[in-house]
Amino acid sequence: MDRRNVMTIGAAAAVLAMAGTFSAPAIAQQKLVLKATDVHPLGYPTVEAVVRMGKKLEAATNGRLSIQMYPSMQLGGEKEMIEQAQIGALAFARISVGPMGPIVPELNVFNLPFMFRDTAHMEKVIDGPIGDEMLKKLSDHPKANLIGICWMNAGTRNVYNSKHPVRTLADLKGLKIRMMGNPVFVDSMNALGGNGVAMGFDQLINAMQTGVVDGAENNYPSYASGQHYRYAKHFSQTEHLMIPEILVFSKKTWESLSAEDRALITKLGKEAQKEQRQLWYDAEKAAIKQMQDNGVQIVKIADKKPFQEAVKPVWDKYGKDHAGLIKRIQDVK
Ligand code: BDP
Repeated sequence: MDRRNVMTIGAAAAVLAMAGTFSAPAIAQQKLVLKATDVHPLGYPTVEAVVRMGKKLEAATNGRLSIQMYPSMQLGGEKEMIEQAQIGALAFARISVGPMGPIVPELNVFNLPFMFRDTAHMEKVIDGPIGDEMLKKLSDHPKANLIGICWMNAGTRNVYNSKHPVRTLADLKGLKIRMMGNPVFVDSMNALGGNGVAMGFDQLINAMQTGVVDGAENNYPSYASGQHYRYAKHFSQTEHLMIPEILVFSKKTWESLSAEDRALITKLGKEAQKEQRQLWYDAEKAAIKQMQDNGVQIVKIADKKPFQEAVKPVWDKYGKDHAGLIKRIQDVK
């Protein structure tokens, strides 16, 4: 080996050493701001849980990773949020399972009316093996292009309208009720005797104001924080749906992350699931108070049996391919 070659090898080694010392950590240090969005405003439990998650992420990575939250439908309604996450225009979207049903069929089981016996049952399902399995089903789905990070509570959904109190199925007759964009919900409302109208959450206030719909259905915090009582003050505890929510992550962005960063986000997601739950209970209480302060009549449904009977055809139509999963959910005690 002549001297020139030795020098060349030496120089190459020096370059490699420099690359090892400076360039690789420089790449690792590159800051990444992960965009997140939610239909709800700052302070709402789902939003707050993700904001807190962002602070933890920032602390754990010395500021390398952070979350920037765009609340209050700043990036559009849920449909737009899902589409943006799918193409990687944003990283996190906190969405209801509602609009995911048509994409991942198994998830539609959570969208069946009166699926869960009560909150404890729903929580046990999402916290347990079925919950993990459903997140995996979403993450593995070839067309969803999303990673399921964690679940969040969203209480029960209840019908509200501007016309009159709903106490029985007969009271729903002729009422135009906005439902989330998924045929299972329109079919459910129609089975209950009302007229289900599918539209985005972002169009709801306008639709109530102009009388395109007489009302909608949602949980207490959504109704109160959106001040829906200004347009529909008859609120009935139909509790016909109990749909958990999911924090999803863009698969495109996920694939660009290191295994460590993925593991960190997964871990913080599990913590967010727990934290959001307490925030949720507090928000439900505050929402009921806000409703009472604003003169909302919260109507109790004395007999829910007829409501449960009425949606049987919806179960036959949407549940028939998932009998095994439905049975496993029902067997969770
Ligand atoms: C709220 C959910 C939100 C949905 C909204 C709706 O938190 O994700 O977009 O209902 O009715 O409860 O569309």
